[in-house]
Amino acid sequence: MEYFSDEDAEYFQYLYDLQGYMVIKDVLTKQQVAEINSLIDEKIPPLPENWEEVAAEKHAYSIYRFGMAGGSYPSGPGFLDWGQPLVDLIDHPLIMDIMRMQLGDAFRLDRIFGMRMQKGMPNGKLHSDYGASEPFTYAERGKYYPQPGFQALHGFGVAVLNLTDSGPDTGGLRVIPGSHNSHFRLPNRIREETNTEMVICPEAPAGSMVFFSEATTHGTGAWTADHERRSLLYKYCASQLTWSRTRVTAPAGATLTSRQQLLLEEPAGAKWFFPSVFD
Ligand SMILES: O=C(O)CCC(=O)C(=O)O
Repeated sequence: MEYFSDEDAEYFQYLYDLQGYMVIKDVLTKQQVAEINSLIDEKIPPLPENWEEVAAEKHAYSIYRFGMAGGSYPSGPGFLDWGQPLVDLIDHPLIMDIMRMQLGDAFRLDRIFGMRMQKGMPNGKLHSDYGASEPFTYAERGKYYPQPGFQALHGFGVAVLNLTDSGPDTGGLRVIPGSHNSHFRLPNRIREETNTEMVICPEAPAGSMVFFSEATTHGTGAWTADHERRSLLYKYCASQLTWSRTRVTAPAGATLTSRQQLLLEEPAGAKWFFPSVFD
């Protein structure tokens, strides 16, 4: 382990496996947070003046996100292009420890984006990308769903770096703890927000990192605070997994360590074609 002692690692591994998400506070110093925020301030595009109409018409995430690359967005460096501190976070020792717990020794950075929210921005839909509730699920409502062996389940994990405070009093990332292990499809009354007692918005002050498995049901909670929400999402997967044909690429002129380069490599089978990130 690079960040945790062995004893801490045992504890946090248990917690992450149990809950499907976890918050680690005080990871970035106030200076780091201020430096990254000022790099973002210089680059972040202004919100459209009519963002309320845009949010009502389209998926709200179209106004929340910035600096996207990979996944549903084009190949490119995304926000990594905005400064070396953002590049250096891709292999932050804490992220490496937690992704190793979830993904094994060979994994890669599949996609990135930032989230910013202003007071009054609405909820995003609760969803999970794997398991009984994934978008193309074969799971029948109310029936136990044994995960077919050909589907991925826990191979996709997210590190959310909080650059402003978020939590139950502000909104921001929401999760259903333990839902990554559910064998039942998300009931409509939760998806449609009629019953949400089991949905939490974890307390995550600026400088903390929140980790979650994409199998955990998650979403965005409406923003109610006067300050802006700012989070950076770095999304990692087991090296052999892939979805879209787009990638996160190294910014021109950036200095990358060999491990950072490896994290941006094309998908390939763990250990056979894609070496351990820890060698
Ligand atoms: O951080 C958030 O608000 C949630 C992001 C999200 O929904 C996702 O990563 O799919």
